[in-house]
Amino acid sequence: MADKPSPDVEACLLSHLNSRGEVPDSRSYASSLGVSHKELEDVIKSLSAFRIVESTDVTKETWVLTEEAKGYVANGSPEAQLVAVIPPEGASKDVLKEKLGSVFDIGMKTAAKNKWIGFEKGNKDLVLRKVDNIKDELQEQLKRLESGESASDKVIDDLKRRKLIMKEKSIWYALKKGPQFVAKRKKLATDVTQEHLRSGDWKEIEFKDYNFGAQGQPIAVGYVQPLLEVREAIENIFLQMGFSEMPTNNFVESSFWNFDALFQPQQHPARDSHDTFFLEAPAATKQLPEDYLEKVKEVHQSGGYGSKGYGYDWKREEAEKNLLRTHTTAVSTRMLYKLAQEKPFAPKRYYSIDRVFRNEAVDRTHLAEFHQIEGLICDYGLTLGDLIGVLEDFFSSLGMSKLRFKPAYNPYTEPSMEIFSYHDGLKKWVEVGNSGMFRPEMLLPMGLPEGVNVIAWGLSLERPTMILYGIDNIRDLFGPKVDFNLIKSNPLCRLGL
Ligand code: FB9
Repeated sequence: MADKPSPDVEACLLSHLNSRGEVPDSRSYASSLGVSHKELEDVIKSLSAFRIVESTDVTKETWVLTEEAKGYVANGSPEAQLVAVIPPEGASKDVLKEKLGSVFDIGMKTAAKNKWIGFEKGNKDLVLRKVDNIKDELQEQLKRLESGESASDKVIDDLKRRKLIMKEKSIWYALKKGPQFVAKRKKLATDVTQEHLRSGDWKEIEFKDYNFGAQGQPIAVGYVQPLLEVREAIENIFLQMGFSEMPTNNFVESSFWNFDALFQPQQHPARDSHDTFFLEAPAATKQLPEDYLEKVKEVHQSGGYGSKGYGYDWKREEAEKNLLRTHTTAVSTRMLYKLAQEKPFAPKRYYSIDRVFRNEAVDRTHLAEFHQIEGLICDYGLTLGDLIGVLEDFFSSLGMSKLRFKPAYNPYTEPSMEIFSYHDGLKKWVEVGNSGMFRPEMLLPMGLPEGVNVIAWGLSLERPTMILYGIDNIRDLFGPKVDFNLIKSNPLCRLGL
């Protein structure tokens, strides 16, 4: 018989409430409508949302039968099933086990306990019936429970112990008219359609309110890598401070620009393969500016410009070795040399933010490469005070206002300072960079005029990004194991904290 169309549950419920005022038990009401409680639940939820009906949750914990127990209701308790198959002359255990299968053991135990069965003297294998008819108490109890009747605690505990019943929380609703109750809910139109216009019923139909709070469709878009977001923010700080970017599109550099031009002696520990990635091919650079190279050689070997130099035998082939740049200061060297060739001298502010490579032990905050941020100002008469001043400006734009400076050493700057900032979130002083005034042994061989000084500083991009995004392992931020969800779920970086 064609299944009868499911009733318009909403209309039924509203007219029922309209006439009776309440539905005390949604379960029995659903079965009276011949619909599932779930179907009625959805209607209740929608009507409650518009406060057309008011529903109160009624929860009740009921004992429900396990699958095993349902088996006993259907086929009788194990002990009852056993007795039922024992012929008057008795039967062997194997035969009975054969017949009863999984319920044999429990059947035997309980039937024996109930003295429904017995054995012949000396023949423990022949099972005999001791009673003609039995009352299958267990089956009764389970049936009563199944029909929702209550049972004594003793029975409940016994059935629970035999894992035949389990507690089930069932929720249903008591319904009554809500403050916005209507006997028939007007279908709110969501669009003015041609049909409305043709039929003219647009005049009286009611339109659904716009839900301006509705979430838009999540749009699958690309995400900016946090490192690039912080890079952009820091780039904007430099640009606002009148700096222009240095071209850093060459990871491969010669030892000359990466070290020698910075007056870093050829036997400096950073110049061996423990710290630096040297190239096998091309192992050496072919183009170095000859006259400038002679001046660099001179200042390393015997000084000049008021410096006594290092006094060692400077080797051209050492300077020609190609490597992966260890700092973007190598680019600063090239730019300052180029600037020195431009006559008359013009002051300049430069910045760079790009990858540098160091053969360092990899740990939670260090990879063999990171992004160095560097800023430099080249002008007449610049002092350490000017450096401290520009560092205050720069780091205050990064949200780091309280700075402290600790004397440090770099082969290419004198004086040099490590920069520390008090981080309110971490409640401690954090080392936020390094800085200094490039040495005359570096600047004058380039041809920069006497009196022109260069103040510079550097920091990493990874450290601020990790702190700003609360990332404690650099692998979540950079490299093959980047945690995309972290990137997706991270709010936009708000520098200046
Ligand atoms: O970035 C660093 N720390 C840092 C920076 C910002 C920051 O922001 C937070 C939001 C609040 C937090 C921390 N450092 C420099 C300091 C340390 O992390 C240090 O242990 C690691 N340093 C790197 C080098 O490691 C071998 C960071 C990297 C660094 C160090 C020095 C320079 C550049 C990068 C430089 C320079 C320089 C000096 C003089 C002239 C020209 C360039």
